Amino acid sequence: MSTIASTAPDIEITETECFIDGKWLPAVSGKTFASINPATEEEICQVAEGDAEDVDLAAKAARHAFEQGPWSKMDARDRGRLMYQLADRMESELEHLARLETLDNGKPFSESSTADLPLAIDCLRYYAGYADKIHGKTIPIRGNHLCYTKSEPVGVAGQIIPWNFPILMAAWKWGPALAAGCTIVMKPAEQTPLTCLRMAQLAKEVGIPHGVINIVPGFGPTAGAACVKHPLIDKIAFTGEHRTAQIITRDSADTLKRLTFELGGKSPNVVFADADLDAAAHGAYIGLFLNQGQCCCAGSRLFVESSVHDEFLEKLQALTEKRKVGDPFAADTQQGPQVDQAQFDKIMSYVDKGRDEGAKCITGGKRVGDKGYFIAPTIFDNVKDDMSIATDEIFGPVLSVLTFDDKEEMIKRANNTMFGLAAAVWTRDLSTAHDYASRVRAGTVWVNCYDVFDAAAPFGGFKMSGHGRELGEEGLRAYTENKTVTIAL
Ligand code: TXE
Repeated sequence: MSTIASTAPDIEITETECFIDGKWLPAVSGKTFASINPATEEEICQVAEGDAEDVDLAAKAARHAFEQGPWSKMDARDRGRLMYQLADRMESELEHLARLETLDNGKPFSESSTADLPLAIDCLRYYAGYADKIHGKTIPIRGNHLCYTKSEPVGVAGQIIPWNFPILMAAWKWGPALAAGCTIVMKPAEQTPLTCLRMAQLAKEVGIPHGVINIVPGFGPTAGAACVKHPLIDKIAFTGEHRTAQIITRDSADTLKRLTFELGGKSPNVVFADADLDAAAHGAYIGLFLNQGQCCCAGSRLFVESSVHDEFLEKLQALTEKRKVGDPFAADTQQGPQVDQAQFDKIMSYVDKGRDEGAKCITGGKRVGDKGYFIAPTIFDNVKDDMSIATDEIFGPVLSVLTFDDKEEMIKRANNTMFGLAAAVWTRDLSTAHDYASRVRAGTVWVNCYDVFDAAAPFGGFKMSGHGRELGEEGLRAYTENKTVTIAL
């Protein structure tokens, strides 16, 4: 097997330190860690390895900015204007940010430039417009009183994000926090710190006041845990694995932080025999393979009605076998490498388990090339509900196909998971679609589509897939505290 040559262009990397109170600082310990290009397994650069002391400086800066800095006194509409300016700066630097994202994460440049960046910019604009529209209510209570509520910012938000959509996750977290008037201590994923650091510099250049956004790159059990435990941080917004969320829940007990979690999934994507099978095959293909399969909402349990199984699988397999895996900077690449060695090893171990447990690998199931974390798009057929490839989040390009005959039984099976992030259904029958949408236990349901996202539409999970929602008005409420004021008249 040959090496996949990466044509990564020369990309200037200017931000590699901690960003605290508007300044770029090395970690207090002086330590650094390598950010790796997953397409070549080579080091891109060294990045400051923040730890508890850096988080402490960041939390103090964020607290000061929240309580005494210009941010706390600024008119809400002017906060919104600064957010629009940040979005504009990101748009004028879109190509550079997208290249940096592709270099650090491995996702195809054709996607980072047309999906991740535009969605991140759109999210900031959506919330910029919200900054001066966060209203309370007047409430007719008993007696001669005036009672009203105010929506106040929750305070300092600790934000811990993963590596699968680095810049988009930063925007999903900054947007509502800034609109609400919070200040931020962010810990980006250790695999992909670079675009978030660049965004911080752009925020500084457009005039977002010092201390409002602070970034501490580093590792989860050190820098991440220090955010979770810090008494000056009011809230943690976390996206990542459910096991990490359990640790965060325990670690935050002493300070009783507000917590919002966006976690993993094992989302059921259901194809009925009456569906437009070409559209459904494309939806199943995108719904799983998008972003190298590294999507929390991936449709990783594909339920196909038995009567159309063979016809449907033929279409799906044909699409999958055409998928172009390779250099993420090449214009025709559809799938880049997995993010790192650990994810690569985890996915390959599930491929082995799938075979051992008796599922039939009809395509893929192997590494591509001998350098970089590339995996061939993989489909397992004849999957049974209790196989580990049907129960566990694989977080890679591995699709499990299950069949069903009876709708009632299928809905039970679809819900038979600890997760509840997303679900989809493909059918021409409106009643079937509505019935499934109302009975499936998931935070998002797509009907005859998959992976349709919008900054205005809330996203988050039932059950072990999370707490609270991101995006939309719900996403904003996660950054506000309600205050009730009662005045004797
Ligand atoms: O996640 P972690 P990992 C799932 C996916 C993947 C698995 C493991 O199945 O294979 O999780 O990925 C920080 N206190 N998802 O190990 O550890 C960490 O530094 C505070 C689904 O990368 O949850 C990083 O910034 N923070 C998911 C972030 O948490 C801690 C996206 C996520 O890392 C911490 C990513 C600690 N003790 C993975 N430990 C999704 N929902 O989209 C780690 N972190």
